[in-house]
Amino acid sequence: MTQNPDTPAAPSIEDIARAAAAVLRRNDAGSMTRAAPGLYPHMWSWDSAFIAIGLARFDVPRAIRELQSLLDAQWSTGMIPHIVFNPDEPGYFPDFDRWGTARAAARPEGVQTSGICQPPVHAIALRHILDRGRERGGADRAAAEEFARGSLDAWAAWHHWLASVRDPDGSGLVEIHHSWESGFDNSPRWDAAFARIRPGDVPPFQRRDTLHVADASERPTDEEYTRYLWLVEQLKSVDYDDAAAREVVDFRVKDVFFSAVLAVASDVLADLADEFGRTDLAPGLRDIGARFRLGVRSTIDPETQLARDFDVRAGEWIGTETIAGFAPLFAGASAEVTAAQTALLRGERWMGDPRLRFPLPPSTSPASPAFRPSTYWRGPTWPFLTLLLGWAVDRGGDPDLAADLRTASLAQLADLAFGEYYQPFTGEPLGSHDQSWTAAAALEWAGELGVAAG
Ligand code: 2M8
Repeated sequence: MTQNPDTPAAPSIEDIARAAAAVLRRNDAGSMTRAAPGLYPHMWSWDSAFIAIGLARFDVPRAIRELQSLLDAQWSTGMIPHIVFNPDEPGYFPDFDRWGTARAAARPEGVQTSGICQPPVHAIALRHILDRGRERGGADRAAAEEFARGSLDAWAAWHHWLASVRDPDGSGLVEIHHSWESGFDNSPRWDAAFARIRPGDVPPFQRRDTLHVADASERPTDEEYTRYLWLVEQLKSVDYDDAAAREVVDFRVKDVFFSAVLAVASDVLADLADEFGRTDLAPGLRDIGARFRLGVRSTIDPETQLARDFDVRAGEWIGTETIAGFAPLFAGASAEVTAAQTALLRGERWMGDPRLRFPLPPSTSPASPAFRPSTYWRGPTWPFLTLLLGWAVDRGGDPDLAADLRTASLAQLADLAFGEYYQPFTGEPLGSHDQSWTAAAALEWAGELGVAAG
């Protein structure tokens, strides 16, 4: 077929990689990368791990710097906070003052952070940095090895904090105290838990997030925000003390996706510990991996084959059909569970839905009554999450599925908008454009195909 001279050629993978690297350079604030230029002008914990994966494709020292900045904000308990504020950037709400972590005993001096955490994907980023550094050799190799060796204790402390403080009864499931900890802020997974919350006094607030999207209905509602801020007030009332927080907070959920990330990231960290001769660290991390993998498995609904969250306050399972239900595929699972979940993922309720613009798993199944195609975590496709899924299934022995996810995602990202999330039926980029972790995912996929950012 000849190309119509009036139709511009679709961007090549080289073009996508070049544009993605430019996004990360533009969002670079020196030692941290803005999660997005306007909507999220600070450093977010799990975003920064994906950003580091993308940066490592063209600048290993800068990727190291990104993770080091996050570690500089680690609390003395081991917790890695979900936001590290850039004091030079106004314009995000809730800001450092509203979080009220100034009096939190465990927050490091001189660093402004929130008081909650996000999924522990960081060891996976560390693995990628090390691999890229070794491929490039020379100073990059030396720097990556030095960073990996030198930071192992800090990452291990983070995993041990989660495994002890957030799973005191040894269930193999991580308890979260805010939906912002899940990263899936307004997912229908959390609807019933939020519906039960009766917010007390929440100081007046002015949202900023809705100013940065084309259509405010894509974002969480004011009712949801009031509850988000109520939970912040509750956590603030005990100065973010770990034991007291559990007693006062209205949102207590065992998050199966978070737990799956902890399982697989602990395996990755244990391998790194072994490589660097840290026989004191590796077995404890392997135990965490095994315990949380079992925990994830224990939640599978035999009827739907999906993993579930557990609402501790209500004593109820949460079985909403969201991508978190594939937690076993993220964590690594037995051949039997993997086969059942893969069939489901490729089937009509997920990637095989003929209405999809690209065959990629949306955040909520289009077959679910909870599905909303344009609303944030209620239905859109999130490229960074597709990247994580592809990495996990490849690790689990399914390179074909990983390749299918990559091919469809690169086609999705050929619009060069680097949307925060995508409408699954139309492919329209939504939320912020030039979202850093979307650009990072593009760089990683391009790099896997041997295409460098240049
Ligand atoms: C979103 O969350 C923040 C609050 O943490 C927000 O809406 O203001 C989520 O998508 C979260 O997973 C992500 O890390 C963050 C930054 O991209 O934005």
